[in-house]
Amino acid sequence: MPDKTVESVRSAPHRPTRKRGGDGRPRIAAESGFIEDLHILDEHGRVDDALDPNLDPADLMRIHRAMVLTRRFDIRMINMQRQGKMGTFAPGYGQEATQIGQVFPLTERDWYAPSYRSFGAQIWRGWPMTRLLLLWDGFFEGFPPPPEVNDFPFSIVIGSHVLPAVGTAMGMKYRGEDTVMVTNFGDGALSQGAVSEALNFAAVNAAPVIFICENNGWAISTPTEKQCAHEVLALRGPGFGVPAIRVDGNDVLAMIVATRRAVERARTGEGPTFIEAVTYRMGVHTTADNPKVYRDEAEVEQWKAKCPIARFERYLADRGILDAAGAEGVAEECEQEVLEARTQFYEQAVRQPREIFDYVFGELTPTLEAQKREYLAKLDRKGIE
Ligand SMILES: Cc1ncc(C[n+]2csc(CCOP(=O)(O)OP(=O)(O)O)c2C)c(N)n1
Ligand SMILES: [Mg+2]
Repeated sequence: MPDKTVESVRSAPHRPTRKRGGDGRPRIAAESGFIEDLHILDEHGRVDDALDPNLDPADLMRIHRAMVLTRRFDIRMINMQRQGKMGTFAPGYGQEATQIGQVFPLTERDWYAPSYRSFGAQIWRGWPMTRLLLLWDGFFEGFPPPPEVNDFPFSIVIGSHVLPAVGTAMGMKYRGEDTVMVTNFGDGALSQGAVSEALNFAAVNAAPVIFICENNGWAISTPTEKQCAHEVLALRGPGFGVPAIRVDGNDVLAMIVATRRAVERARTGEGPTFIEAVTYRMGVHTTADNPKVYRDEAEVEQWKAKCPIARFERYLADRGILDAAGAEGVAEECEQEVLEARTQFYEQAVRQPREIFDYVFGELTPTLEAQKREYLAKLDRKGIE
C-alpha cells in the first residue's frame, strides 16, 4: 500500500508563492528549486570573461596574499601542535578561497560571526595572528575580538552562533543601519535545528544576513551524503524563503561575486541569502583526528588538483600581475609574518597553572573548591609556581 501522504506531497504542483504586502521584498519564484551554480575560475585558472568581476590589481594582490598567509598560518599551526607547542587546532587547508571570498565584500562596519575553521577570514578582518595563537593555545586573552573589529568570537558549539547572528542583524535593521552580517557554518551544522530556525526567522523578517554554508564534504567522520539526503545543500534556502546560490568554494572570484551580490541585497533591505560554498577539507578535522581511518585518500588526491591558491596564481600570471618568482616572494613574506607572530606568542604565552579553576564558574561549587585545594597542594608539593 503506497503511503498516500508521501505520494500526495510528491505529486503536489508547485504552489505560486503568496504575495507579501507591497513592501517591495522579493518573492521566491515558484521555480525556486532551480539553484544557480556559480563558477568563474576553472581548475586550471582559466577565467570565464563574461563573469570576471575585473577587480583592480591591488585588490587581487591583497586577496592572493591573504590566501597565502592563511595557508602559511595553517601549516605552522599544525607543526607547532605536533611539536607540543600549540593546543588542538582545526585547519582550513584547501578552504582559503571560501574564507577570503566571504569577507572581502564586507566593510569594517559590517559584522562577521564565524565558526571555528575561519582563521583566514579572522586575520583579514583584523585579528592579529598572535591573538589567534593565544586563542588556540587556550589563553582566554585570545578569545575576545580586538576592540575595533566587528566580529563575534568564533563558535565551537556547532550552529550555536547562527541565531545570535540573525538577532544582531535584526538589531541593525531596527536601528536603520545599512550594515550587514555574514555568518558561516559547515555542512554538518545544517543538521542543527537552530540553523533552520535562524533561516526561517531571517526570511520572515528580511534580516540583513548572509548565510555561508561551507560544504567541505565532511563533518568529522560523517560524509555530507549521510548528513543530507539531497546533494545540493543550497536547496535548504528556498525551502525557508531564502534565495540561494551554490558556488565553487575553491574559486575565490566566484565566492566574491556571490557574497558581494548577497551583501548588496542585504544592505538594500532585500533580506537574507544562503550561499553554499562547495569546497573540501583537505586535512584533519582537528589535530585530534585521523581521517585515514574513515576516508579514502584517493578522494583527497582528486581535490589537490582543485587547489584554490594554485588556480588563482595561474589567473594572476595570465593577467600579468604576478609571476612565479613574485608568488614565491609573497609566500616567504607571509612565512616571516607568521614566524614573527609566533615569537610574540611565545613571549606572551606564560602558563599559569594556578588559574586552572578560575574562569569557568564565578563561584566554585563545594566539590570544585575541594578539587582546587587538592590541586594547589599538589603544585605546592612539586614546587610549581
Ligand atoms: C553542538 C555540538 N555538537 C557536537 C559537536 C562536536 N563537533 C565538533 S566539529 C563537528 C562537526 C562539524 O562539521 P561541519 O559543520 O561540517 O563543520 P566542519 O568541521 O566540517 O568545518 C562536531 C560534530 C560540537 N562542537 N557542538
Ligand atoms: Mg563540514
